[in-house]
Amino acid sequence: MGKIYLNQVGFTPDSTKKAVFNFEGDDYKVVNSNGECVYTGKAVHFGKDDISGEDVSVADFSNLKENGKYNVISKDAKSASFSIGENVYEKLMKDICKCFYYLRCGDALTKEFAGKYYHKPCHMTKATVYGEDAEPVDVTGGWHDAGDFGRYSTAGAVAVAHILYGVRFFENLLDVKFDIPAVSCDKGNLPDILAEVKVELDFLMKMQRQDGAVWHKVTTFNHAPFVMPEDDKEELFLFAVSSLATADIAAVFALACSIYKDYDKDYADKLASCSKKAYKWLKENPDELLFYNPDGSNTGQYDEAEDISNRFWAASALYEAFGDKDYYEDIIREKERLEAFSEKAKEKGFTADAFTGLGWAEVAGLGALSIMLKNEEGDLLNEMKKHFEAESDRLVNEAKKNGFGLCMRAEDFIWGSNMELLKYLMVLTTTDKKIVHKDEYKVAITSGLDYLLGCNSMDVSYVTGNGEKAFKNPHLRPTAVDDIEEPWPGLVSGGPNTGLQDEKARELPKDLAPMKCYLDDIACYSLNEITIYWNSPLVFVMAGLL
Ligand code: G3I
Ligand code: 9MR
Ligand code: ZN
Repeated sequence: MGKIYLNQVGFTPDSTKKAVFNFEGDDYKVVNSNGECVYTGKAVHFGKDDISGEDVSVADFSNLKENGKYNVISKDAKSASFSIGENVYEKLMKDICKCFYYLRCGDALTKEFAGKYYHKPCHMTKATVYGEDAEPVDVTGGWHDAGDFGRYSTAGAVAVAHILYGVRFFENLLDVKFDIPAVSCDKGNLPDILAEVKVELDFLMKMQRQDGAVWHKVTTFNHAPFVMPEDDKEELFLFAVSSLATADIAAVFALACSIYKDYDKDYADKLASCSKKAYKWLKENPDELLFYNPDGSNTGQYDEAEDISNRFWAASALYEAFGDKDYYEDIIREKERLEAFSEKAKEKGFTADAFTGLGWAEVAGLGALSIMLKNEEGDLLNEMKKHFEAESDRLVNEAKKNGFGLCMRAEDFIWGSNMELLKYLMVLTTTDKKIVHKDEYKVAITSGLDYLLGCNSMDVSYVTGNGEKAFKNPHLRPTAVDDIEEPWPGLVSGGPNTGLQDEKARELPKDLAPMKCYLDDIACYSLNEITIYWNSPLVFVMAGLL
């Protein structure tokens, strides 16, 4: 039977609205919840594309603007339901923010705020410094990274950065209330989003060694079995320091300082001094110190090929926050090193633009965001804007190659493909809102969101609790064992991955189109895990959209 795919959460009244049919275009109608027809149209044949492998037609019903709940019907196919309304994304926004609360580690959840997703205090023991004869360290707190219970400095810093750049660019994030315990500050209470982010910042401060360097991660030696967090009692280890983690932490503390200073002077001063201490260590240790797991350990490695993008981000963030000329000189030097590195990478076939990289490994784009926030006229600012514009134009062009309007290529469907998409949407959002507005950027952003929320060949919304056919079985330890029917809402799935890098995923047929390399199965960590840094870019994108 034919399928009709669309954004299962819905649309704001004035936005573009479309459904994608995987059968020959035909007459269709939109019906309301009473079954009455409110709109009719004819779908337009688009054809086949590389990423879905389907021959699709597209129905554009942007002219339907009336509030309500609807379905699209054509031939014998009926879409999932969707809403139109000014506030359609309100629940989604609250849910994606509250996820960080549910992922808190330590003695942090209360029954009042966590409800049935409450768990007892976890990972409260001091951590052993791996391979060293040192005193164990208290690194309690922060957020669990993902479906596992590890806490990783670079991943945490990048997740915080997505959110805090969101706060800097789009102040509406400060108004989102998502029902977490209040945290007092000089001015009363912190806005919820800053209260939640402070949990991770406090933890990241504990990950900093006396000399300024930052431990790459704290985890057990191997991943825990499927147990509740409080039942994971294995010894915790602090693994080696890395220049990657040290640079990312220097950067994110500087960024945080410029936000928290409006609420709590002492806390901002502490962030500033930790940031500068990390930066000083970096300057005194100019050689890259990358990270690899010790033999036999299988928790997340978060390995990166270079630390130049991290040093570039750090210099840019410290320059933006503290203004010293030395940081500016460092930016220029790291920029030139990164350009040279990218030239070499090109020879090996890597085409990604380093200066728009917003992931856990490629972070130079975060530096570019700091340079844009500094907004100091000159070549550096212009160059960064040009990178974002060029990348946005490339994405718009890509989106024209498939009926979904999705700005992704086949090679983007890797582990965490939904983050590949969300990073692209962050670039488009930044360009559209902060550099130059173009309708086609906006359309690419909404099409990307449509894809994430159900307008895809799997007919699934990749955000739990949001959409009639939202995925329900994330690779997430508490969900696997807590006997609660549904996972908490607002979790973003990693999404389709042509690499099929876990045992269960390998049972899928080998010749699937990229968009179909997905299974909503709890065992599929390479297709269906969740992480803090898959939620955080969506927070940025939604803040830009609302
Ligand atoms: O960079 C290459 C690219 O050049 C190549 O074309 C492409 C094709 O395979 O692969 C790219 O590398 C991928 C890399 O991520 C960078 O994106 C690898 O294939 C892919 O296996 C790797 O996946 C990472 C995964 O850990 C395994 O290392 C995910 O991004 C990362 O999100 C995930 O992180 C895990 C933590 O280790 C542990 N906690 C859960 C978390 C989420 O699953
Ligand atoms: O659950 C782990 C997940 O969080 C990680 O992303 C993944 C890759 O590091 O590993 C998962 O743990 C698996 C382990 O690596 C191998 N044995 C099975 C575990 C999952 O059931
Ligand atoms: Zn924990």
